Amino acid sequence: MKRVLILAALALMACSGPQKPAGTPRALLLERLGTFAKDGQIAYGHQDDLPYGHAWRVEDWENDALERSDVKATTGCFPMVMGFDLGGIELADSCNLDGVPFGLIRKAALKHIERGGIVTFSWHPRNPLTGGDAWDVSSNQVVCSVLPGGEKNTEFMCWLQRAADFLESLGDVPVIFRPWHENLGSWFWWGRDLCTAQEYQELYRSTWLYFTRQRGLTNLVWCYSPNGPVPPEEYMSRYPGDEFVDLLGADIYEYVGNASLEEAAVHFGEQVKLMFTALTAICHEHNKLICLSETGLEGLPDLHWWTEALYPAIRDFPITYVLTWRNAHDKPGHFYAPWPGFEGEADFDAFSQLEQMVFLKVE
Ligand code: BMA
Repeated sequence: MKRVLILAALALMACSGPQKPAGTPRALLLERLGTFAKDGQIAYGHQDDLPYGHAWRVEDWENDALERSDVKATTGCFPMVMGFDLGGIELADSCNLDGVPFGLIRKAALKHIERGGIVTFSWHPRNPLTGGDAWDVSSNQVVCSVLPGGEKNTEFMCWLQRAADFLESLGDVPVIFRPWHENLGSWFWWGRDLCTAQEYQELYRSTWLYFTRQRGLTNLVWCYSPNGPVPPEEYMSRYPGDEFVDLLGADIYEYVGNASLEEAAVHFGEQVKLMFTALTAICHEHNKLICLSETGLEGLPDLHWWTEALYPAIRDFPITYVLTWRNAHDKPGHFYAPWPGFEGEADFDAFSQLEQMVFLKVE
């Protein structure tokens, strides 16, 4: 309790959150996120929690109540935040890049919000210049080609239109939108070595301008989320500007490689603390909120990862939410949250019961 109170006081001093027009759905979501920070609480999130989990998927989505969730099956609660990905919407595909029908994504997002949860969208669009996927980094001309005057600009505006159509189809509910993420690495076509800082900023700002000004989408909370950890100057080096961002995120995963599990956990803790010490200062200066927008340890070989690696890494920062990545239904080792029968279940359950962590209880 004491820790929560101290954190609440620190958070109040540190981050009061972005300026927002009162009363709009967007303002309400920002206020809700700001309350987590002020109260020293951290919401837990999971990518693609309702459409599928470890070794199962929703088949007949139109008639499915969407009650199944690996997180709920192991803790009794849904994650408070759910992430979904729009990759594929740009070409009007019926399913996203992981095979989830967009109809199911819409239904799951709305169901989760109706239950009291929070939704965030990422986007792994294909490469508009080469026709490859988001990870096709064979050309450093892609960002430049989609900007005004570029050969792919018209086509790209149509991609933005399709993504905006989807978000608009959700109606008047607020969601977090997190485009052009992990841009300080060079594994996506909008990454650091693939465009100049100015081109990246133009890409982000033109997305914001189209969605907000041209389409009038006022239900979006905008999240800027580079990969971390990076020093504060580097974090800000491609920052689009205060007007275009509400939430400052960072994607930081734990990797074991040749290290021991203990060493990997220590290293992960150091990386998270480094990044969030910087982000706590930056969010104060820029009046923003912060989140650990993606994290996880693939396959959870560390059976105490939640309480001994993740929680100690995040607990001292005014982080609004932390989201672990997806539990693939078709790749047995590609999961980031426990599922029933997985031997590390108990530690996740203990994590879900920590006073500071917020999960979604549904009667
Ligand atoms: C990655 C992996 C991929 C997936 C992509 C987008 O981290 O999970 O399998 O296609 O995210 O969801």
